Amino acid sequence: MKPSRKLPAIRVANSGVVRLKSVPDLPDGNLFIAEVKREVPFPIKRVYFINSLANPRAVRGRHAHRKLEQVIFCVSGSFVLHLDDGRKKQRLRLHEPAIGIRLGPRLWHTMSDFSYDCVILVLAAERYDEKDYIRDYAEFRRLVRR
Ligand code: T46
Repeated sequence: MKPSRKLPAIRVANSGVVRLKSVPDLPDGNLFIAEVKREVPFPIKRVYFINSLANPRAVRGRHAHRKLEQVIFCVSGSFVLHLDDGRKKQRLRLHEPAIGIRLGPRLWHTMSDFSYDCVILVLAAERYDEKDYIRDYAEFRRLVRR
């Protein structure tokens, strides 16, 4: 199957679409490329991925970051990404490996409805820092409404 080029329209603040360069090479696979300053708008200091999401009730995220910039991809399967900038909310189903969504600062994000084969890949601009997390929704609302 040829990768789709349709981009979701993003309505929440501090987000956007990042499209990877893709080199379709079937029947020998597809290649996806993320280069800093080309596809990825920040220097990458951390990469992590999440797998084994077969639990149909699994929910991840449920937080925002104070300063961190990230881009999230669904490199296998699908999941639903819920975004909330404190004013607007948006729900996106990610299922195309080449299409990433920017998770900028002060954007509450939750991931759910994972397919059994879902693998999430995240590129982050900083190393892990728990102090950068806002895990309390009431605190997040106070911060964005200031
Ligand atoms: C995010 C979404 C998209 C680390 O020690 N180092 C790391 O780099 C990460 C990402 C996590 N952890 C520890 C911290 C927690 O004790 O792993 C545990 C689970 O982390 P968290 O609850 O933040 O995982 P998710 O899947 O809810 O969120 C992750 C990222 O943490 C987060 O930054 O934006 O994916």
